[in-house]
Amino acid sequence: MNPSALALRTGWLLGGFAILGMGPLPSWGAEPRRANHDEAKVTAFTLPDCLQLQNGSPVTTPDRWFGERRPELLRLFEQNVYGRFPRAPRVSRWRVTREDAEAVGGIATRRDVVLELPEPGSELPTTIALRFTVYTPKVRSGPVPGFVGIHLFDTAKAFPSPAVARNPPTGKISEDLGGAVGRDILNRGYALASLDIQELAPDSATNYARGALRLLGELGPEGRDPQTSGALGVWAWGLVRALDYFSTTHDIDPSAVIAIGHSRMGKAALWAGANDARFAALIANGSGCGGAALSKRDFGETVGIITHAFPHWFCGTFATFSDEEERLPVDQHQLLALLAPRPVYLAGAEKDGWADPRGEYLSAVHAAPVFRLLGAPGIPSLQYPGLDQPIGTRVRFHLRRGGHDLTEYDWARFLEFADDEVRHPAIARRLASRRRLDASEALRQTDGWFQSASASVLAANVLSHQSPRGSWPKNTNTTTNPFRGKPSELHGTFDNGATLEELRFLARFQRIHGNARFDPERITVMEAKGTTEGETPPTARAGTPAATEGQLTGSPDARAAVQRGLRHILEAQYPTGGWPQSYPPGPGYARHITFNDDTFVRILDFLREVPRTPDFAFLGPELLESCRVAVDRGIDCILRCQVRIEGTKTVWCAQHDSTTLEPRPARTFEPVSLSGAESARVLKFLMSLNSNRAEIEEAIRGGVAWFERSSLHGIRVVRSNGDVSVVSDPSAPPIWARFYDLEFGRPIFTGRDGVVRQNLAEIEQERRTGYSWYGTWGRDVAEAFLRWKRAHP
Ligand code: GTR
Repeated sequence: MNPSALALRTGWLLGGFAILGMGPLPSWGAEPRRANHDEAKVTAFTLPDCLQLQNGSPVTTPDRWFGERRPELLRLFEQNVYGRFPRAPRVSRWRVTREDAEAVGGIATRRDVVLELPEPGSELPTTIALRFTVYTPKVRSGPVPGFVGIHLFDTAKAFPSPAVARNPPTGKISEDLGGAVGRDILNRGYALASLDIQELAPDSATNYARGALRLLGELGPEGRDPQTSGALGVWAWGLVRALDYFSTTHDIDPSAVIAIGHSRMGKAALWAGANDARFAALIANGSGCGGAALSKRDFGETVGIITHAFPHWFCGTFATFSDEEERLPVDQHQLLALLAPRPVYLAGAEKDGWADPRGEYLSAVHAAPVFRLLGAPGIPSLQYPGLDQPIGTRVRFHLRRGGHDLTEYDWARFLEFADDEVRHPAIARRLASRRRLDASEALRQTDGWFQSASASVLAANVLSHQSPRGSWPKNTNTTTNPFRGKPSELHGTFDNGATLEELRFLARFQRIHGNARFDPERITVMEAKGTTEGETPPTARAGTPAATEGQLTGSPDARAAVQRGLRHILEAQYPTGGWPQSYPPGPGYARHITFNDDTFVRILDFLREVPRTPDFAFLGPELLESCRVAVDRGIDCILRCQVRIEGTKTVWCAQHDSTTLEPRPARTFEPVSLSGAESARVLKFLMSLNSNRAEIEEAIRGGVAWFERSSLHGIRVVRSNGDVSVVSDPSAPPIWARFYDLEFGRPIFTGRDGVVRQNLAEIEQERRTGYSWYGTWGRDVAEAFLRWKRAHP
């Protein structure tokens, strides 16, 4: 086709002049053929292969896909469909123009944000290129996942009512779903952001390039050229910039942002996802022609019709395929392939033949080989689903009753999808990224999270790390990976919360799942004997056969693991009532009753919690009663360990002898002493019992008095240049030493040579800086005591 014929056909040249206000209004060429709505009249078509390079060679590895085919396809889409994706701005500025910390009845924070860019030739970002509003839920246990889309709700309203614009040529919202959906999204822990396109690229053939495209210098002197980005590309660019902004905040998890769009904005969302792999998932609702629907399949809107009506959405070249779709070197299944292996949801509606839902589904089917190559399940390709019957896992599709809308039904399905594929895995990733399992963070998650496949993976990993005796190792995040070594290499401990945290996590897990069994190889939850359909959540059921009873190493079971762990703790208690650091005790200092690093108190806190927490109820009355008895014996042990000096009660040493209960040393720098750190935790534990027992009250008063006597005044601990020193400062608040000698009650400091000294400066720098020698422990004790005294006058 010669250039003038191309210009006539597409109007891009005239349109380009019009954009700059230099020429006549565009003329859009010949009328395209009419849309076919009869499935029987769909003619045969051939789709280009996702996994074959343009030169014919096959793509059989992920490396080749990412290294060669993917970039090639991205370029083909730029050249033939959407135009060059606009570049990231060199100079830009974010500005929050309004913030409301009490939005949506107090459940969310609302921020109105603008992105400013310099005018061409200037370096000062003064012109607004993009405007969006983001609502972030206030109740959250970490950075939240979020949805971002264009015109998802009316930002002029004080409330995010996810909305549907049936026919929004100006991008204005014509109808909304009321507040329920928006509230639901926020309550389920998602941020929700909507972009306005007025400044970015208004939906108008004559004006769309006046915004970001002009500011970015993407237009030549003649205005638009055949490869200049169309409006869809600029909108997609806006979504990418919003993602940039989320990465600068602390409340949204940038690795869990889902781009979502309806209709034309669904097309933009898909193109954004293709250009920026940071989007965690993509949702395109009724995206149709130029979105998820195949162009070469002659059903509904055609390339000719869409480029005739909306010449500014695509690059000029796309219109040259008007009524000649078979010449297109790409088709939209390859756009979906560019999203792989990320989760993708496509949704269509029964009465929306214009968007060709069947063509969208087929697009996903033909993209599936790429998902599979990258190790992800593609869409099931057996048959086109019935009405309101979503299919797929990582890639999903549904055909809803009704027409071209984004409805409550759609949002409900999208939220399920977002939970399964983005939110739950993000929570699991966060838990697994810690130094060790933090059950308190895990227990803050919803039952829905515990039911998720991601939680099952964590639980299976935790189970694999349980030692044959029932304990777990320390300083390792037992959720991150399965343990693949020999079970005999697993050395469990109670130090640093190990074992206790795993038990809390597994106890909640089994309560939600029933008696879940795991095959460590497959990491799927299996149905246990006697579990009824309803009890095992479908997401966790993987069709693996139920394991037989007693096969604990091959397929550990969460309940047995909790039982074993708890029995282990009970068995580890000395007849005197204390616990060693790990069990069996062994010959070293770890055999002593260990107050060090709060081990003893942590175990008692845990055992007190067990009979009161529904997660452990399955253990049965006998075992729960054993926990209560163990706690009472532990308390008695604590009372008997409290060091008396000349008849006066003081505090505790970090270790005590398991038989005589006398203070004991541990490592060379931990001599027999009274501990300011550990004793504070012991006293707070005793106060938390809220007991009127005279012995307990005396122990508390004795300990508190010791802390009062032992406070150090007029000194301050200074950390600088990688060292720690004590300087005099008459105005400094009181502090306490980690250790005091038993004889004179003076602070003591010991290096690796084991020689007890009076000054911190006298021990070597490595120990001086590598241990907590001073702290404000007594202040916590005094505060807790004030509260306790009110209840015990
Ligand atoms: C229609 C257009 C569709 C779709 C829709 C919309 O007029 O033909 O491709 O994008 O607008 O955005 O609602």
